[in-house]
Amino acid sequence: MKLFIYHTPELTPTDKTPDCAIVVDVLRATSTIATVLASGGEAVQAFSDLDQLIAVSEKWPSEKRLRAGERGGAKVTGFELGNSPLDCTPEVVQGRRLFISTTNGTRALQRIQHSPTVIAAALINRAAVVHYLWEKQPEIVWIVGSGWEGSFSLEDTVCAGAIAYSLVEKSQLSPDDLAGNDELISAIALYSQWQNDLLGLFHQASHGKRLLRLEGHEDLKYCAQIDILDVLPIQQETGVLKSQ
Ligand code: 3SL
Repeated sequence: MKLFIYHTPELTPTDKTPDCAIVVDVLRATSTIATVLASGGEAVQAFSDLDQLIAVSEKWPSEKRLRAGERGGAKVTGFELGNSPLDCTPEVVQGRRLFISTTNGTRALQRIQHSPTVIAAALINRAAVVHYLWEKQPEIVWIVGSGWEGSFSLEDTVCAGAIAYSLVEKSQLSPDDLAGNDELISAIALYSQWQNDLLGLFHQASHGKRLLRLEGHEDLKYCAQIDILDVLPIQQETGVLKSQ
C-alpha cells in the first residue's frame, strides 16, 4: 500500500484515480457525516451546489430528509441544520437522509467521487478507516484534505497523519515504506507532535479560530476526539455515503 496526501481539492491530480480515496474535513463536514451515520441516519448525500441540493432533496419525502448547509462557517438560511455534528443526534437524524453542502468538505468529496472506493474520515472515526485499509489493502490510497478555499489546513493534515501513524504501527513498516509523497511524512510528524493535544492544535488552526469566533468551542472539542465512533462512511452511489 502507498499513501498519498493532497492538502486541498485543488492540489489533487485530475488525470488519474487511486484505488481508494479518503476525504477529510475534520472541521467539520466529515465529522458531521460520520456522526449522522453513527446516529442512524439512512445516508448522507453531498452537494457542492446549494441549488442542486434543493432540487434533488425536493424529490425525497419531507419526513425522511434533512437539509444541512454551511457557508463561511454559518448555517444557510432556510435549512434545518448547519454543519455542527452535535446537532446530529439519533432523535434528529434516525432513518433520514441528510442532504448536505458545505464550503470545502463537500467540494473535496466531489473532487474524488469517481474513484472506485470513496470514504469519509475524521479523527472521531479514524480507527474504522484504518481497519478498512488494513483489511482491504488497496494498493494506491489518496487522502484528500478539504483545506479552506484552496489553502492548507492543520486539522485535516493531522487527521491524515493519524491514519498513516496507525497504519505504520500496525504494519511495522517505516513511514518511508508507506509514503507515496513527502506530504505523508510531514503529516505523520505533525500528528506525532500533537497527538496528546489535538484540541490545542485546533486552537492554533485558522479554521479553528474562525469557528471559535462563531461560538464553536463545543464542536472543536467534539471533533478533536479520536476513535470514538465505529463507523465507516463509504460511497454507495455517486455522492451518497452510507455506513458499512
Ligand atoms: O468547509 C467546510 O466544508 C466546512 O466543514 C466548514 S465549517 O466547519 O462547517 O465551518
